[in-house]
Amino acid sequence: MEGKGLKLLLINPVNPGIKGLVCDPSSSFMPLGLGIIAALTPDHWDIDFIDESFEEFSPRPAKLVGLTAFTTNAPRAYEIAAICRAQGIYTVMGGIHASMMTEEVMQYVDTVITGEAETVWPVFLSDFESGKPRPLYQGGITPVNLIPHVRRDIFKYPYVNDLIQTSRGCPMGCDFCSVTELCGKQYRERDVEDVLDEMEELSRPLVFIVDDHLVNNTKAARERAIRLFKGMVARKLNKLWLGQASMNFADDDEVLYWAAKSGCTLILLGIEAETTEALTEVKKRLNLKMGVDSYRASFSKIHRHGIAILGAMIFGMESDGRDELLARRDFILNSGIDAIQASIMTPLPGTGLFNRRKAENKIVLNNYPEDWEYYHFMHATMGTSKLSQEELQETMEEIWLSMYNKDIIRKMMFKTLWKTRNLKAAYWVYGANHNYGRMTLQQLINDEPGGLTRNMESNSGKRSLYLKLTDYILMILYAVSWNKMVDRFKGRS
Ligand code: B12
Ligand code: SF4
Repeated sequence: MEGKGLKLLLINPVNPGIKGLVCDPSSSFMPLGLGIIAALTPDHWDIDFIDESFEEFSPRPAKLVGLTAFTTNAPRAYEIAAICRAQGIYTVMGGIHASMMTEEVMQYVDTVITGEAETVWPVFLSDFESGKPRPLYQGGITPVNLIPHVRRDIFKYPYVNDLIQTSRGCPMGCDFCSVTELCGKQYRERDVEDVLDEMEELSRPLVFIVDDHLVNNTKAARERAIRLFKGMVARKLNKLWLGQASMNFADDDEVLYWAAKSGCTLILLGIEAETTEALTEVKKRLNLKMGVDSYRASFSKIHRHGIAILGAMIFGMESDGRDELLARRDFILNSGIDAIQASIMTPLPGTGLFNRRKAENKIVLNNYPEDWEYYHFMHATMGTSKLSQEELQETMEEIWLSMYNKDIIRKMMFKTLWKTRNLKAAYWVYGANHNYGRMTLQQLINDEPGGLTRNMESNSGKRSLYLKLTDYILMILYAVSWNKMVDRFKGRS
């Protein structure tokens, strides 16, 4: 095979059933994994990239197609692979689903690459170029110094956020989560100066630091986080960023101070539930250790630094009945959480939860691979000890409607403004709740009189005085806090 002119087409397939998730550039995120694959690919390959969040896949000439997929996107990945294979194009798939359901994926593509790709992608490419690719390569865990800077020129779509990863791994192994299985127990930190160099390559004003544990629970990890945040300030990066952390984020005032100073505006906290019983069930050890009574004080501490809280909550634990679900909703609305990720408990392959519920024959949507399309956390795939799968879904729709309606999310925005005194945090929180609303309520967003508009308001046409009045406040807030900054960057790749 000649070296020059080889075409690699990288594809991020998107489940067509969750278009609510990708209806707006602000809720569509670049697949970092494919940016790493591009960075690992030698120059004699031309790289093209399709993100179905923005553009539906259409066949085009290529020597090799590389697919990534979350579980919910796997059936769509298989459709695309079939089209490519029918045209004689070789297909390779990696990412979380390929790592957890390797044997299944091997039936649909020519080569599967499991785990982290840094060490095996070059080996696969070399085998491919010499005409001897194997059907399976196991990447395992990558030494952290081998992680390259993401190749960002491939991300040609108008994403609003840049994504970056500064560490991998999570020691916690929560029952419902596949991160420990994919990234290992060991917390692996990239060199701070290397991360800062990569941050200087980011072109967008909003940054999502995707680490599962931006501040791990050891002294050394806290010190590293502070060095990173101080470096961001020293290099005048001038970004607003969202990160992910555990409840211990609030433990250290110095961490909070430097996080805020470096642009941290919104922090996703894995809160999951507000009762000891529910946390015990999902083995959320860190929250149990801190105690549910500590939540409010932690939230206030974070708010005092001008940072808003995106609370990741799970509904549909084994012990949940209707009363428990409504109590969780009420806790969220009165707790100080600013933006809400209210997910349905979903048994992801590779987790303890999946293995147990499968063995108990409790998973209702279990016709794989077709049913993977429902594994996006907004569709009940099983029931609880007190609710059937349908009852859980119905209760969640009721809860989402009562949380994400326009009245409530505006009130939440004003509360955030009051608590954080940060206009940008308030507007970001509003946007996040609006996007979550559109995702979860997408089935109610339609032209029926009883439905919702895309703007999350009732289709009846009547608007409350509150909505009319707050329109003006919202417009001013948008103009002073957000508009110029985001518009300046729209469309930049
Ligand atoms: C950032 C992120 C998001 C972003 C999406 C960014 C994007 N477009 O990819 C947002 C916030 C939108 C998101 C949403 C969701 N997410 Co998410 N997310 C993550 C997170 C925290 C980091 C992913 C990341 O960027 N990692 C960094 C890159 C470099 O790693 P990587 O993608 O794994 O790539 C490496 C390898 O996998 C491999 N690889 C990847 N792709 C390919 C392709 C080829 C060809 C090859 C060879 C190799 C390869 O090589 C890469 C380098 O080593 C992970 C947790 C984690 N630690 O992985 C969860 C995670 C991926 N999300 C998860 C879930 C469940 C979701 C949701 C479905 C639900 C939810 N409430 O979060 C939604 C739906 C998203 C959708 N589009 O369908 C699960 C997925 C589990 C599964 N089996 O599907 C994870 C693993 C977390 C968990 N709780 O278990 N998520
Ligand atoms: S939920 Fe968070 S803490 Fe638990 S295993 Fe996943 S990444 Fe780690």
